[in-house]
Amino acid sequence: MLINRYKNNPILTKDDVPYPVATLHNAAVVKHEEKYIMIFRSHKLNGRSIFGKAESEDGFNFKVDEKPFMVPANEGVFKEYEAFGVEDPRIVFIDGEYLITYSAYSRHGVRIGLAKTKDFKTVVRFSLITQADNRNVVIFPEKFSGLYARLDRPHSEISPWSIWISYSPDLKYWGESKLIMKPLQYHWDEMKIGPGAPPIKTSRGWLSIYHGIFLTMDGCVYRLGVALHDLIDPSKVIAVGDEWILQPEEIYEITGYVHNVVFSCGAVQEKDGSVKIYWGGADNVMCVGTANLEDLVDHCLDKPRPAL
Ligand code: BMA
Repeated sequence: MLINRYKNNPILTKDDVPYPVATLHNAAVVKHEEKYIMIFRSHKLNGRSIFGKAESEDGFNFKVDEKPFMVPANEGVFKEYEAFGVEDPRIVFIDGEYLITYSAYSRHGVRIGLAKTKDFKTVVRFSLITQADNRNVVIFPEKFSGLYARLDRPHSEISPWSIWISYSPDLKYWGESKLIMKPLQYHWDEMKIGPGAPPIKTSRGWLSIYHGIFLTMDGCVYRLGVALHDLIDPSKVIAVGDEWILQPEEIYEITGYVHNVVFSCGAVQEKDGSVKIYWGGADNVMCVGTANLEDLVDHCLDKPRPAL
């Protein structure tokens, strides 16, 4: 088994939140000043999402803050585009600050907002960095030839729900976009794929944990897979592991708010070569598991499926 589920999963649920919410799921996690900081998504009781924050010493036992971390904006251009809520945050540390990318929902569709923080006490919205219909933006924690790089998942009917790469000199203006990975027909990720956790640097390439979806007679099944990108040119996908690394198996992944979902927005690389992978179970609770990073890289290389 590639991922060892933590024995006390789920690690957080709505019952751990001191304000009224219906779920606690799809969280980003980073290590900041020796603490694990989790920014999670919760449905409010009106069905629209906000972000809460939790902290941990060990990456397994988290305590939730008294108040939400970020709620839909009430002014400026963000107000218009976040009116239906903010969802699925991803966080990277680069150039001395944390960049938080998130899905901004409104009557105009879903697009991506970018906010910044240095200390997780204050957060400043920076820019809306995609049009609709785009989701799941993860920024690489390093620049390439002076440019920021991101993976994202625009959608079109001709080429549905695939992974693209784009570059930016300033985090605001993005271009040089290229499709780099597609769903594979009659495979566990045949319906949709999208970036999950921000890419992790290894000696053999950038490891990207992505989600893939298969449509069954009983609805969609969300699973996690891994792909390896070239260290110098991340638009080159070296290999994509043929088999998933995680699927809904525990009761809180099989049933919840949306059944049969494991969905990752964050992973923390540890000094001992392991990685803590965090995922939402059934759009309802948060879970964690540990894996060996080199095993995940081998999984991509040993038995790859075509990227395109
Ligand atoms: C996706 C997103 C995720 C969610 C998943 C399963 O489209 O909405 O936030 O976890 O569906 O419902």
